[in-house]
Amino acid sequence: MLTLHHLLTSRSSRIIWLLEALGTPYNLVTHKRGQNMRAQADLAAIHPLGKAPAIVDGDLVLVESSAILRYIAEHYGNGRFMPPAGSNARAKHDEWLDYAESSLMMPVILKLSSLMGGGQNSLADFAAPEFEKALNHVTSGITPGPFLMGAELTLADMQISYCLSLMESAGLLKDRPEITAYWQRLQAEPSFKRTIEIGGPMVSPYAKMLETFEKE
Ligand SMILES: N[C@@H](CCC(=O)N[C@@H](CS)C(=O)NCC(=O)O)C(=O)O
Repeated sequence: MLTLHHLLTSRSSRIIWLLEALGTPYNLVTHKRGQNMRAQADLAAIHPLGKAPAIVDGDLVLVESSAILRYIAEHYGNGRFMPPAGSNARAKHDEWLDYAESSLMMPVILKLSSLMGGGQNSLADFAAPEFEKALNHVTSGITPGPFLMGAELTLADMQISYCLSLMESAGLLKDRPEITAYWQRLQAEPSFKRTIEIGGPMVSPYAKMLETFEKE
């Protein structure tokens, strides 16, 4: 039976909602937040990112709420609560799923952080350890590689490429030889080379970005 790791007062309520709406049986493991509202070691024992939601279903350990919602709806819900695969409606639905955790969440978090001010809640304090954790996660994702999903280039590599490009441009991959080598492999792909020929460089040089921000 599927196990849901739920952190109190968190995004993982989304998953309880879907499981309840489908009537799918599941084990619920509830985790408490610690100091500064952060998750504790019990969640990191489930997945190295130490975040909720996480599900365990047989051999599969899955994080990221939108991936979990899709997985449960497909495997346990016979596609309920999603427009049919391949339809335009499904594409727009997936756009909302991704938007909620990316382009919408980013300004929401930045706004909240600005309301909270500095100190323990400052974005910089939060970002430093999270950034290292994220790079460790990417490193484990590309091991053994050569791509994120193993032998084949997938959408996941295309999606992560922009993050890699930004980090490299800012010199943030200097101490990360595995990620640097992976990024070089992606850039060596003939289809990536065509991308740059057609679309131009993925990011501006970091020094130029700084210059632009300083002028504003
Ligand atoms: N993009 C992830 C975000 C996961 C996430 O940040 N979860 C929060 C709960 S709302 C968490 O576990 N925070 C505890 C922590 O970072 O220490 C998702 O959609 O699942």
